[in-house]
Amino acid sequence: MKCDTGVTSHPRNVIVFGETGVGKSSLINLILNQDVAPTSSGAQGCTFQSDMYSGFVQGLPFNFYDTVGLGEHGTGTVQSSQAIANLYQLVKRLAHSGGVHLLVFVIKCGRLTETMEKNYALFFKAFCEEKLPIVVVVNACENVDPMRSWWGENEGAFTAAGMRFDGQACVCGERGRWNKRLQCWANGDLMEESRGLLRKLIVDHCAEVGWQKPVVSWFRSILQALLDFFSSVKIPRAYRALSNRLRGSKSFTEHEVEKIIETVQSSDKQTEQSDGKE
Ligand SMILES: Nc1nc2c(ncn2[C@@H]2O[C@H](COP(=O)(O)OP(=O)(O)OP(=O)(O)O)[C@@H](O)[C@H]2O)c(=O)[nH]1
Ligand SMILES: [Mg+2]
Repeated sequence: MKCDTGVTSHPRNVIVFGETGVGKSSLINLILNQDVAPTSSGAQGCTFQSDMYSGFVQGLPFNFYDTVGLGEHGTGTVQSSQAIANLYQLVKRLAHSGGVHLLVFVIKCGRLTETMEKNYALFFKAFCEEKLPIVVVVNACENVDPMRSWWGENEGAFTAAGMRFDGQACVCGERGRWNKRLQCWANGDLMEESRGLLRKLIVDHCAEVGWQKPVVSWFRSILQALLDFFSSVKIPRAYRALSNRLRGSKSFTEHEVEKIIETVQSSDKQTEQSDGKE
């Protein structure tokens, strides 16, 4: 599913997702060859929290949505209300800008975990209903020689878990230590190679036309999946009934329900205002 150069100049929307700390922001910086996305070794992200970074790849405009997925310890009620609010904002943002063209799932080289399977299900199956290309980027492969051999040795485990990908790249997103004697960064060459692999992967696999659903039904269907992870509550018939349903569930405190509704309402107001300006 190749991007067709020259068909349209609208940016392609790429969702980059994966657990906190796997290197999503480092890889976006590497692709764009600029330090635009802040990286950190300690911060705890929240599900669906996303920042957008724009730039050109092989002459084509892209928007990269740097989006945190579920974490090993991040499925508690403290994070869930914010996750829903974040989700609502992300869906609205995407629906107003041409939908999604590609999913990029970032993992760190290591064993296949249940959290990876959940994130794959949440973003690929629930968020995009398997209607989009998805690629996997295996990061932190600096100690694997050659880097690409990691996928050859581990692909079977992903296939056995029902996870399929349209493409993959094994990369390194960290420059490592400065080598005084050679006057270069330890992973400098690997990073250059990785930049090329990532750029090709994205351009080769992004869809020509973005995929999306109407905001409300899109939000509701993802919310259903998200709530399934946090508890077994069922989605309300209309999202405006969300507050009652959340109150009735045992997963959210009164304060969290208020926070979700406030965010949904203020998000609605912002959209109305920006729609009014257009
Ligand atoms: N060893 C190694 N470390 C890496 C690599 N890529 C990124 N890191 C480091 O991993 C840490 C987390 O990287 P980020 O890019 O901030 O990860 P993230 O997925 O954006 O994290 P959140 O924004 O918190 O979700 C940073 O200290 C990076 O320097 C890599 O290829 N190898
Ligand atoms: Mg980040």
